[in-house]
Formats: sequence, structure tokens, C-alpha cells
Amino acid sequence: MPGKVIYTEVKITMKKEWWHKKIAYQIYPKSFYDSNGDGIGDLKGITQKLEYLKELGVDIIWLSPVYASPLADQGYDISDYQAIDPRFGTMEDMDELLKKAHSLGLYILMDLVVNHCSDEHEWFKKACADPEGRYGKFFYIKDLKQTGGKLPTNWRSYFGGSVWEKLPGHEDLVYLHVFHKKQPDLNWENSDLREEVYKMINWWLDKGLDGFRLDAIINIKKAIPFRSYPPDRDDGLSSIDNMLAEASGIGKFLGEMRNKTFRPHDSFTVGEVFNEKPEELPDFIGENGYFSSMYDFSENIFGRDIAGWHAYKDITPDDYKSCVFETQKKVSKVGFISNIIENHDEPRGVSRYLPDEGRTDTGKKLLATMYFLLHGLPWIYQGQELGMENIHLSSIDEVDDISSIDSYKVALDAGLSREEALKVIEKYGRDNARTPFQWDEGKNAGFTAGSPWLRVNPNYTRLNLKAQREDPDSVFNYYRKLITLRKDSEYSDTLTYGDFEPCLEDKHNIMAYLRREGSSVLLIAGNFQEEEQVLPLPSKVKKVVLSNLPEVSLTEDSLTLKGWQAAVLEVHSKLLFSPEPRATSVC
Ligand code: TEU
Ligand code: CA
Repeated sequence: MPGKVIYTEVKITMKKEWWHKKIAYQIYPKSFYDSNGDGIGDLKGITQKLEYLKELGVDIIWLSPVYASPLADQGYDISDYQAIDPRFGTMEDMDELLKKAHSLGLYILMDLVVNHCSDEHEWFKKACADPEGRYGKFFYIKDLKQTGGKLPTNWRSYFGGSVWEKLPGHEDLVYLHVFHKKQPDLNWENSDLREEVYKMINWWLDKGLDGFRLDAIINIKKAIPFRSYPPDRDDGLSSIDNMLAEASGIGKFLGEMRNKTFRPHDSFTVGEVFNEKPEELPDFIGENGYFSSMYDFSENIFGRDIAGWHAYKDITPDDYKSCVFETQKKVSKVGFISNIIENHDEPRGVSRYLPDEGRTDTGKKLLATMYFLLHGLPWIYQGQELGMENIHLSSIDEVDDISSIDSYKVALDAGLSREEALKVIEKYGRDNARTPFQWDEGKNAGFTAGSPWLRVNPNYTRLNLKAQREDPDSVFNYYRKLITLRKDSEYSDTLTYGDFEPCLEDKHNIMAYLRREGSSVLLIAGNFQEEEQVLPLPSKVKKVVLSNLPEVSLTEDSLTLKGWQAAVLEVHSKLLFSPEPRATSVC
């Protein structure tokens, strides 16, 4: 419940960093733009579209993995960290991309996937050849003879089944993989492995890369000694979360990695952090934290259930608001969170956070406004700027993602019918965000001249960049306005460093907050329903800065929001209602 937790009110002055006022963008290379007609997006395709990203106004670009990989988990299974997968291009293409990006003033991040590598990485092959040797120690390999033939623990991998798999060529040995069996976990307890990883990171940073997104980084520290936990499904296994909750001491690895790699290069890092412990926040993203920033997954994980996707609960606008506000109150005084509404692992934000009747251009702009102006770094996932939506499924055969396929089986095992299970995957599946970018109304939405590796969302004929570029009222042009606003010299300090103050927290379907920096105050308010709402104003309005509808209806002391309307108002810092403004006014 908001309001029950007491947070420190001390304003900490943050050291200014080069990336504080930047806007970030995630590219899923396989689905962004295919330059050679083989149906797979590639590095050349990204380079050709950099001007587009410049036009949109973003600065920092994260590329999901493009390293050499068998693509068992779409590149999150790396077989060579210092090579580009031929399907994405060559190292020269990467150099070219970096050069062009830098000449346009853009920064490039790669995905650092070092909790695990691929079972086709030479380290793992050498470990199989000689489990006792140097490379055997790069992994967690256990001898079943020492456990009476039983698997060492009952942990369930994220993608289903046990985390233990027979080491190829060895009857009695098993290796640990918390993700897919083609993703063996690297043993971070081994300083020899850590030094190899740092060498690789520095190789990329010396090349001119601007930083990394750190994949599944919380998983690098295991609870040692390994033990089993109470089973939480009929499979007798136990969620990895139980082990992670017990793991402590990750700071040693993260601090060492920062000191030996990122810090000397002044690079930007953003951690994919789940399951963090609240007391760890300042260490993670405070001044001198291990990372520059980390994602906020509070609303993404809302309603999750240990039983599986089929048991997930829907998130209402009120739930969304309380998740977001809780994070803001907790984090905005500590450091810079990375705000997202979707990524390559999640359904499309507009499909998840907007009820059906609100999934219009107006509703999409409302959601955009509410998250974009929060404290922290705004991120856009490719296609989000067009309001791209989830894709309809008519059969499980249309699904590519391994996690979705596992979750479908879990749903069937739980007793759901095929139709019901398919609906679950349609709602939460990772393919939703991975369908090709919708460039225009032409064949395959202009993504490829060949046959796309994953189906294009059929809605591309009406929902595409070309159409939206020409329409001043499009979702795309609204995102451009939001970006311009965050960079406007009049408001950028307020939106970057200003305090976050929630307003009207208990008002159903209303999300409102202030951003305040000295005498500069912005009110951001949104109405997540059809019925118009009259809201009391906290102080006199100086200026209407932005809205997703042509008119904003104001009186001296009230603001009327139409259905699905968002408004950004510059207001006086002196509150109208005193001496107890919080009791009577918006804030
Ligand atoms: O995701 C980490 C993660 O925790 C995911 O398992 C997430 O919970 C899951 O995708 C929900 O279905 C990262 C990457 O973002 C993801 O794409 C990779 O599959 C995973 O790591 C393994 O590298
Ligand atoms: Ca291609």
C-alpha cells in the first residue's frame, strides 16, 4: 500500500553524468531491418536506419545480442563473444555501425550475456574434453557419484525442467544451466573466469563501444553451498527465485567488474536486475553504484505466479500506478532507474497496460506520457514509438520462442484446454515484441524483401512508420514531442533531476504526479477511463505544456481530463491550498 512505507526525505545531490539527459532505445536486431533479403534483420540494416533513430530523437541504443550464436535463445547463447554471427553480418559491419552512430552523436550499447555462454562456446567444449582442467572450472560441473546418483539440487530452470544436464561424454557428470540446457552457467566464483570476462569487456570498450546492458546479471551469484528448496509445482522442482533469495555477496563480483572495466572507460551500463533486495539499491545504482542504471520491472512482474504464465493476474491502471509510484518513491532519491513499458521478453506495453477500450492512439499517448516523464531514464523498445501491439495466434506452431513453448506445456499440464493455453501465450508470449518492425504498408511491412523469420503483425497495413510520419497526430509524432520536451532547456533539469511527488494517489483510474526542481514545477496527469474527470489543481497554471488531445480544459483551480486524456502543465510552485495542501488539493 502506498503511503505505508516511510522513505527518507533527504534530497541527495547527484553527481551529473553524461548520460543523465539521454533517451535510450532498444533494438532487437533480428526484427529491425533486413538489408539483404534473407528474412533476418542485420547490422547493415541498423546502420541504414540510424538516421531514422536520429529523427526520432533518441541518443543511446542497446542492441540485443548479435554475437556468434546457435540462436537457441535468440543470441542469448553466445558461442564467441568476440565475433559477430554471420546472420547479423561481420565485424566490419559492426565497426561501420559504431562509426556512423558516433558521427551522428549516437551511443551504442551491446548486450553483455555473462551469466552463461553457449554449449557451443569453446570454453564449454574444452570443459567437456577435460572436466578437471582449466575450462571445467569455468562451469558448475558436479559428479553424481558424490550425490548417490541424485541430481545435486531440485532447481527448476527458467525455461522448464531441471537445471542439471548430463555433461556430453560423461555418464556421471552434470552441469548447471539456470536457463536453457544450451546455456551453461559460468562459474563466477572462479577468478580465472572473471578475468577472461573482463578482458572481453575491455576489448569491446577499447574498440569504442559505449557500454552494455547486463543480461540476467543477478544470476551470476549462486547461494553456496547448493541445496534443494521445497518443491513449488507437481514436477517436484523449486523456482530459481528461492536460491536467488538466499544468495549473498554479489557485490564482490559487480564491484570488481565495474572497477576493472566500465569505470576506466566511463561507459554506461544498465542492469537487468530482478529479485534485488531493497537494501542493495544504493550499491547498485547510487553514486558509485555497480551500474549506471537498472530496469524497473515492478509492473512487469506484477501478478506473476509461481505456477506459470496461465496463473498470472491482469494489471489494472490502478495496479500499474501503484507499482510505478512505489518504485519512484524508493528509487528517485537514490539514482536513475530505467523506465520501460516493454522489451523483447515482454508483451507489448499498450496491450498489457491499457484495457481494450483504451487501446487507441489517444490511450497509447496517455500511457507514453505517464511513464516517459517519470524520474529516471526513458527507454523505447523498437516499434513502441508506433504503438505496436501484440500479435494474434491461431496455433502454437506459429510460436518461435522457447519460453513461450515451455509455458504452453505448463498451462496444458495445469489442465487448461489448448485454446485457453494458446490465449495465455498470446497474452504473455515473448514473440509479441519480436515481430518485425513495421516500416511501411508494403510487402512484409518493408522489413524484408524475402520471407521474414517471424510473422509480421497483420495490422501493419494501418499501423506503420510511413503512415505515422505523415500524420502530425500520430503516436510516432507524439513520442517525438515527448522526447523534445525532455530535452527542452526550460524543462530538462526539472524532468531529469526534479523530485517526484505523487498526487491523488487513491483516485481510481487517475495517475498524476509532480516533478519539482526549485521553483520549476510540472504536473503530469492522466485519466485511464472513458468518463471525464475533474481534478483539483495544486496551484495556478502557468502554461499547458503538452496534451494528447487538442484542448485542455482548465479553471482557476481545476483541470478537467476527457476520457484517456493526459496533460502536462507547468504550475506555480506556491501551492493554492495551505497550510495543509496535501489534505485538500491534488498533491
Ligand atoms: O532474461 C532474463 C530473465 O529473467 C527472463 O528469464 C525473463 O524472466 C523471461 O524472459 C520471461 O519469459 C534475459 C534476456 O532478456 C532473455 O531474453 C534471455 O532469454 C535470458 O536472459 C537468458 O539470457
Ligand atoms: Ca539479413
